[in-house]
Amino acid sequence: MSNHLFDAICSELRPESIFIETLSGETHTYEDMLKTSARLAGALIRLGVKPGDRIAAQVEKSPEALMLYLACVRAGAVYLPLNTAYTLAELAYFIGDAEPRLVVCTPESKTALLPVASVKGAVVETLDENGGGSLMTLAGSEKDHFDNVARGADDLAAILYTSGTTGRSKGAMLTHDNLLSNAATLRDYWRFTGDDKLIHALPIFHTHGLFVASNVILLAGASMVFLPKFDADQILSLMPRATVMMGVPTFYVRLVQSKDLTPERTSNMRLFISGSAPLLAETHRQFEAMTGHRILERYGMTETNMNTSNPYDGERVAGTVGFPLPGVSLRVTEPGSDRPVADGETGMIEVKGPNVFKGYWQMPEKTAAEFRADGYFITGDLGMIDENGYVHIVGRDKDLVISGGYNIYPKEVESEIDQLPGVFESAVIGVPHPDFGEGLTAVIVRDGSSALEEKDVLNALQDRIARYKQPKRVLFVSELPRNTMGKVQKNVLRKTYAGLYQA
Ligand code: MCA
Ligand code: AMP
Repeated sequence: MSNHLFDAICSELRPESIFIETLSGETHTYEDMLKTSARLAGALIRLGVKPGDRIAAQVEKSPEALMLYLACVRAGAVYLPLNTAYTLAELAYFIGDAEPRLVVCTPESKTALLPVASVKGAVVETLDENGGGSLMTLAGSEKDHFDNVARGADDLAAILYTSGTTGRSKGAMLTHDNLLSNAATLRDYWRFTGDDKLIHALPIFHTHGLFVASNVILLAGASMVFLPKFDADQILSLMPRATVMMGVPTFYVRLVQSKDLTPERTSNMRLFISGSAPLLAETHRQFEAMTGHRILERYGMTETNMNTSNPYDGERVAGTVGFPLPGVSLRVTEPGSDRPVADGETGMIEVKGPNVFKGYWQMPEKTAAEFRADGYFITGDLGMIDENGYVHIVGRDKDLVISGGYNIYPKEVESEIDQLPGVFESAVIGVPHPDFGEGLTAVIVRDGSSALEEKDVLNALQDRIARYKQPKRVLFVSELPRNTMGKVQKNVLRKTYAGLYQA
């Protein structure tokens, strides 16, 4: 039966080719991928998964974890990957909102997750980082052939949660064609072939590591080396036998600190791609000076997949995100209206195309509010198109901090801080950070005579929000700067603390 995304993956497939290698030297061919994902899909059906059911997974990075995503696609289910850093409190929200049929977690977190999952009637199975766990045991007794469940272009393949400016996370619904059309475009734009080997050091629970990296590799019939996390030395040692790397800017900031980053070391590499956050023009230049390679920067969002990219052959311009991808329409409008700005002026970036998501899970009003009547999605990013057609991202209209490629909505952190005894009010901002791009910083006004200190706030946040959302510094002030309307002036705070993390 026809399964829009998986059929396309199978069309380029050479069974004997290597799909994934791990650092321990373990290899998984495309034939292994077909068999393991078939067995897992069989196990899902046996667990009662029906087309359209959500399957939430908070698991460590492993080849089997990626096979689980593919098994969901084949079984007609909707994959819901969750950051491994999320706390139990955060998971409770996602499970409550998405109501998955099945939650897959690590063996260590099962006991804590069971009560949270059972409230919504979800089954809990485990998957460990070595490809073991109860789900793999179930899969072991399934056949290595599976009749894919029929799914069309517009059926959901995944839901990825993105935090909201009002604090409540929204589930972005991505269809089979959102994922397929974007990955096929990127494969062609970036010239991926079956001969490519990607260094994959990103997590596989967000768009970048899951869809941009893995789907492009699958559609090209290429291979990748899975690293559990970023490690500059491991990446440098892989470069002589790899061809491409995708990373967030922090990867490049860290790599240029190594004296082993040389033209010889990178001579087998054909492409370095950066995205998820702005790459400093200085890092771009430094990388080129050390290797001769010009990093190719691209721009995307969870809701839209990839929107723009610098060219493969043409000039890759530092500080820009290149051109709209084929099939993607991009315009820059006057804030609050759908009127395009004059050439070269700054405004709101809006996009439209097969890459753009179907809407937020069970939030029709929020979905409607973020689309124009003519179908353009309002990104919340401020940009400008220069005289050569290159898109520049010049800021954000949304109150968002991007730290090491992870998005953090200050409102969510402020809400947690404001509940702490001794806090009168707080403002959370991002200021330049040499490693993470932006360093999350909390500015707090104490309540009355409270003696609250930085360490008290950090301790209190430990179990409430994921580690990467916890402020790198907590500062205390007697009052927050406000404008005449009473709104906190975060721009003033950002200016005041601009040098906080600079050496
Ligand atoms: C780790 N920590 C962080 C971050 N990562 N804090 C703030 N921001 C972060 N991103 C914490 C750790 O828990 C640790 O705390 C301390 O900071 C230092 O950790 P370190 O070992 O240096 O970190 P790491 O494990 O090396 O991770 C840094 C990283 C990683 C490699 C930049 O965060 C990463 O892989 N980021 C990629 C995120 C990503 O894939 N984004 C794509 C989203 P402690 O010492 O106290 O324990 S998709 C997207 O944005 C769109 C669609 C797009 O366009 O791609
Ligand atoms: P997320 O929705 O978590 O995937 O994050 C998407 C956001 O990351 C976008 O709306 C941008 O603000 C930002 N982003 C992604 N790629 C880039 C880039 N190359 N330059 C600047 N910002 C980027």
